[in-house]
Parts: sequence; structure tokens; C-alpha cells
Amino acid sequence: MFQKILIANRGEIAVRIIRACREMGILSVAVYSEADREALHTQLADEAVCIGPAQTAESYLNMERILSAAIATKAQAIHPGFGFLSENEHFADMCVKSGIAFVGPSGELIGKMGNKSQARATMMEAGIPVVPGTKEPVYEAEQGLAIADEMGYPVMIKASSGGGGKGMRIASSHEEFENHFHLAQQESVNAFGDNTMYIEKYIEKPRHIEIQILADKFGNTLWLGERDCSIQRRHQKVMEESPCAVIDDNLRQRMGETAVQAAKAVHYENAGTIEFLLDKNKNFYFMEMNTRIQVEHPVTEMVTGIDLVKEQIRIAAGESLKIGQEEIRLKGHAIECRINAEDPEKNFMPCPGIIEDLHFPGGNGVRIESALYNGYTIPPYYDSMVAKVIVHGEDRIDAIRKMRSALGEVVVDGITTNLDFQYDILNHPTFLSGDIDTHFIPDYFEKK
Ligand code: MV4
Repeated sequence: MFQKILIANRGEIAVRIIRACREMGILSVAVYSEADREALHTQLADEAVCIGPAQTAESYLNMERILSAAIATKAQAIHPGFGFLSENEHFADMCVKSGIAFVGPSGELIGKMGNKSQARATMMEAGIPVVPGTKEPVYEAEQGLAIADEMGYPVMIKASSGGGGKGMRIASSHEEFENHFHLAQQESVNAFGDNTMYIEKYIEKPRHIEIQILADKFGNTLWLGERDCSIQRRHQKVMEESPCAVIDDNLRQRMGETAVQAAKAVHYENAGTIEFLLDKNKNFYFMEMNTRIQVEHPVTEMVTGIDLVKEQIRIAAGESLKIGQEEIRLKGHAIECRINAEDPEKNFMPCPGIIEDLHFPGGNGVRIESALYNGYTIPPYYDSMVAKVIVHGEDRIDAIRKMRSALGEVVVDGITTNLDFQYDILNHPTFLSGDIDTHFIPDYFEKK
């Protein structure tokens, strides 16, 4: 097992990983930018190395500086968390070439799954149900138009290097296809320097359902239930829950086994997530595979009792999984609400500032993941998510009541947050009915 791990991240996920290391008796090294000198992760780690100024290109995205810090502190492994370099295949390769373990899959696998069009083709060959659409990449609008005419409208035009909705457009007719294709392709060239596109049949009002996977280096691969992540605003998840209100045991088993089959098809290692679209007729389709620990991983931890970050570290250290699929029990219902320093009254504009008074809830089945403390100044340079409130209840209504109570206790004076927005979702009749899909927020919370 590793004696020392460097965490190449900041905020609540860095704190989360530092805590897991401490519980495992592993020393932790934090890297921080000049703007994070007073940050909680910098203070909690056993060692802390300043890697540069606030700008991410000079700090949290700077591979050389992070690797230098790992070598200088003699860390045996680097945990990338999520975002930043967590799905950067070159960084994963650089770690391994430097004799430092990367807590995640290989660079090659990250690259394969990061190419969404290639991932689709791989899954098609493995017999995984994917959204009907192209197998080969599309580069020219005319080529795409012929395919879309053949498929029938509406279609979804997507960027192969995309994800999270970037470089994605819906085309509802032959007439609007070419314009939308060019817009999506240009967005992809600007954002990723890649003009590779692909086309899928548009799935009307789907749910975004993802299955958590854990795989060791010996081919043992587990699925750990699903997360319904349909409550999204502009492709940013707002709230996630497990289990999904409309998935029964039979469908859950089929999706879980399909996810394991997909992971095995690419010889997946470490924690990963298979994203599916679930349509109104309960058909599910592979959409993409995420090769990192995700923001919403605590939802799965609460219903399975498995610490995913610790399992990631054990797998990276070459240990085999200690549990088999038959020992996985999904218990109760978990919900996560992301607390962002943003103002819903001002189109969710980020609102950094100084924390003047802070109170987080507690109680049975209430978990907080955060890097906030009283008097902390939230820097303006990074993501606006400042805390996650996760609850675990006996069933969905118990979890909802528990979340309402927990959010009602939260005090974060000095900044504006989306707490009231979260509260409104938890009290919305459609949400309470469980009949939610990816259009829930646009349909009910966005001014027409
Ligand atoms: C789709 C889709 C419907 N049909 N693809 C969103 C980002 C990326 N994960 C892929 N996403 C989607 N792909 C087809 N063929 C619906 C989504 C989707 C979504 C789309 C618009 C607005 C919000 C959304 C939230 C989750 C998924």
C-alpha cells in the first residue's frame, strides 16, 4: 500500500480524499495555488506544496508542476479527483512514466472513453445497447444530413470530444440540420480543437441514469446501483438520487449487468461510471463512460456502505476487490443537493465572498462534504460548488423530508447560494411524484 498520496485537486473533493487517506494511515500531500493558501485542503493535508498562481493553467491544470510536487515530496501515487486533470490521458501517462501511480484507469483507457464516438463504436461491438445513430465519425454537414434524413428527425448532433452538452445541438428537421451541424462543430473546434462529430436519434425527455462501476486489476468488476441525475440545469447536475424512482429490480439488474459488460469490454480498472439514457418506455441506451470519481459518488456510498475513494486507492495499489457482486446490498434512499455560491435571482451568477457565519446540519443519515469554514474567503477563480448535502433515508419520502430538514438548518452567511432553489425543487409536486426527467428544470423553473 502507498505511504503517501498527492491530491491533485482542491475544494471539497480534495478534503474528501485527504480524509480517506488519513483513515487508511496514508500521508497526504496537498497542492495549492496562491489563492488557496488559506483553503481547508491546504491546511488538512500532512504536507502542502504551492504550485503557482490562481490561474488553473499555472496551477491545478499544470501537469509539470503537479508532478514535480509529487516527486519532491516522494508521493507514490496521485489522486486526481474530478475535473482538472482527472480525465487527461497525457497526465495519467506522465504519472506512470514518472513511476507514480495514477489513481484511476490507464491513460489509454481515458483516451478511448474520452472519444465519445469511438466509445460508442466500442460499445456497439460489445453488444451494449447504444442510442441509435452513427458508428463512424461524421466530419461534413452534407454527410450528416444524408444520415439524419435516413434516421428521421429529431436527431442529436454531438461532438466526439464533447461531453456535458458541449458541442451538442438538436436538429428537428432537414431544413435546420446543416446550420445546427456547423454550430455544434464550430463549438467543438473552439472548445476542443476537434471537428469530429457524430449523430444520434434524439431520445425525447430521457432520464439521465448512471451506474457506478468498481473494477480491480484482476478483472473483478462490480456494479453498485444507479444514480438518477436528471435534475440538471444547463448540463450542470443540481441534485442526484439513488435509487431511481421508476427502475424496478429487474431493470436495475439488467442495467447493472450491462454496465459490467461495458466495463469488461474495455478492460476497465478503478472506479468508473456508465451513463445511460432511459426513455419513457424504460429502454436504456449507453451514452458515455466517465473514467473518474464523480461529484455525486456519496449517493452510492450511502446506499451501498462502500467507500469508493478508499476502494479506488486500494485498486490503484494493486489489491483485489474484497467483495463479490452477491454481497452488494442497496439499502434505503439517498439524495445529494449541490450547494453553489451563485445567485438564482441573477441567472445563477457566481457569488464568491467571505463566509461570515456557517452552520451545517447533522443527525442520523445526514452527511456534509465541504471545504468551507467560518471566515473563509471563497476565491473567484474556481467552480462555484462549495458544499454537498447528502442524506440517507429509509425510502424516498423519508430522504426528501430529511433533506428538507437538513437544508433548513444550513446557514452560510456572507454569500448567496442556491439553497432556496434546492428547497423549491424538493417541494415541487412533479419532483415529489418521482416523474422527473432531464427537462424538469427547463420545464418548471426556467422563465419562458
Ligand atoms: C442525449 C439526449 C437525448 N437524446 N442524446 C446531455 C449531455 C451529454 N451527457 C449528453 N446529453 C444528452 N444526450 C440523445 N440522443 C439528452 C441528453 C441530456 C440532456 C439534453 C439536453 C438537456 C439536458 C440534458 C440532461 C441530460 C442528458
